[in-house]
Amino acid sequence: MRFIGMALVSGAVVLGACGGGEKKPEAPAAAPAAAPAAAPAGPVTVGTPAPITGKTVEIKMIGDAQGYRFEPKDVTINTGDAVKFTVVGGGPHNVAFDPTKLPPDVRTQLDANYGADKMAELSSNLKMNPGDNIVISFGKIKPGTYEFNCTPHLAMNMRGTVTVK
Ligand SMILES: [Cu+2]
Repeated sequence: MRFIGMALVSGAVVLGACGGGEKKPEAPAAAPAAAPAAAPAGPVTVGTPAPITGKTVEIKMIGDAQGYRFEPKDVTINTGDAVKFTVVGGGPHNVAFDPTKLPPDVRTQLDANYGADKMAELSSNLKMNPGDNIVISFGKIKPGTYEFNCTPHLAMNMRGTVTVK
């Protein structure tokens, strides 16, 4: 066993020595290193955004002396409606759903419905200034109650629910 190990090591040294004098052998070495970095995105199924076909309800994102909160924190809408989350103060805020708490089909569709306004799966970009907003379509989202939170203020219990009936 030790001989095999030694053989591999010396082989690597020889290869390294061969490539050391030229720049070309370095390029192929970089490609395999990039592949694993993209791997975590694999399990996420990419859906097609579903447009808003109904009304849009607004939820305010507030941070003040009374604490950090969504107001109202719980809303009930229909499939095809949308929720507009607007910063009032205390930003940055965002709107995030825990992917592991959603049925697989809702997870895929809702993530797609974020459009480009997200920094991760089911997690919107941060919104800093009063008036900044995030509009999320609930097109093609089946009935259910879905919990969301604000990532920066999750520890302060800034959460809410959207119930689709
Ligand atoms: Cu917040």
